[in-house]
Amino acid sequence: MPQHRFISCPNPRTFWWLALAVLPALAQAQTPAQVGSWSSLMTWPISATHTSLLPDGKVMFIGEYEQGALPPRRWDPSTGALTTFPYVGYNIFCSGHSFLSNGKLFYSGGHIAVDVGRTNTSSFDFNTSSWTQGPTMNAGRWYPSNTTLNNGDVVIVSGEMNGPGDINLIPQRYIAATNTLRTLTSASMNVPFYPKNFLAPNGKVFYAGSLRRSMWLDPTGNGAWSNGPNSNYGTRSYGPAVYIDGKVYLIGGSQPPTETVEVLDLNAATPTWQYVAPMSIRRRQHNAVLLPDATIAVFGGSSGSGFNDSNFPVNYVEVYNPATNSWTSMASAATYRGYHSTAVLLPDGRVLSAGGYMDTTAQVFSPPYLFKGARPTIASAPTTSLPGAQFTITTPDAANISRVSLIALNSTTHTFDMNQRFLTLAFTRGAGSLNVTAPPNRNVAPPGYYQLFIVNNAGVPSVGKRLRIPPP
Ligand SMILES: [Cu+2]
Repeated sequence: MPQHRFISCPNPRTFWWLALAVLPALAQAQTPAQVGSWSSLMTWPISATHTSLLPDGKVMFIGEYEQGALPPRRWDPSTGALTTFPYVGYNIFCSGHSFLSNGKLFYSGGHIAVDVGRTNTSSFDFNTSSWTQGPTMNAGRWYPSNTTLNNGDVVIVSGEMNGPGDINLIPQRYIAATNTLRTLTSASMNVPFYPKNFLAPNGKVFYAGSLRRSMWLDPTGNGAWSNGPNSNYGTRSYGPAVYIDGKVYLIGGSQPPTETVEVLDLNAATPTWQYVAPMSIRRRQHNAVLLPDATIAVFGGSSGSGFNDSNFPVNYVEVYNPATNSWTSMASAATYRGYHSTAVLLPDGRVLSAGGYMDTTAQVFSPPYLFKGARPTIASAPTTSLPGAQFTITTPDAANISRVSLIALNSTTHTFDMNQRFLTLAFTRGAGSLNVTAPPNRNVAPPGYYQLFIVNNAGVPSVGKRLRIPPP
């Protein structure tokens, strides 16, 4: 009977409608213009566990554990060439690092054993590929954070001395001009390792986690801490924090992990943490990278409950747009990126995602904006600008430019980029040029090297151009 056949078999008309509705959507969602695309997987000699974009556009990375006592590697994103830098002379794994105003990369601490830190400091000069030993710290630091201040000095906070939980309580300020340290003797505080610290618009250092409580460190004189607001979720171990235009975002982390995201506006009269749209999935041990179009791209991590739970890898990228408070899921990486993985923005707008525990591979993500038509070009731009100054970018694409972005050079490890900063620059359009206003002061833009991007109406960025904010 025809009716009986109709019930026992799929209705061909329904099936056809489903196919019409679903298949084109699926096919569309797979295009690089929607989800980006990944390069093939590269295998490197060491894990990219401490990874920095140098002012010359090359990537410097240092490996985990005993690899920290091997020469750092240099990767050229434009040619793929892999070479070695000189060895600093001690195991620099588990150090903190941020850039000085002259482009040297300042490292604090290092690895004697797990939870046992070194007292060394060093600076790496990308111009000469050479190291300079810095002053010896008050005690060892394993997992300290460096934060570059408004005059180009660096404040060093936390790190373990001689065992688990044995925190170096006293922050120290590296005085760049004299290559010496000042110990902030009145700022003793038990701050868990690799604190998520940011130079705030008021010139103080804002501690955003991983503890629930946030705090302020005044790095002048002998130093002083004051209380900030509690976050909503609570402790967020091994989750990134990022800085966009004076707003700090906390993204996932904790154990078991959370998908929640919070934001705090450092410019508010009374800053408080507010939930924003959560990620599509819980993540811990992931990385977050600020893209030229003012979005936040999240890479890797685990949704499982273990410390570095590779049984529950989250390999797809997802991107947060603060303007729309929404997340978009994108293409999946070839492999798990968890504990000891890193990610950095490259000058060409791609993102290097690399390393991990016992993982020496690397892969490069091309965001969707690289598949959305011709890129705007910067014909000329200054190489330096004082804070608050006006400068001119010449570009044949001026009429279609909707954004000018200034992004600090990434220097990242253990889910936290100590040198990251995204700044939206105000501008007006001229004929074939943009008149741009530099960041107002060095609290907003600490001195050093940045990448300058212009972005068109389709969200497509130029290639980044180096711009330096000089020290006072
Ligand atoms: Cu580690």
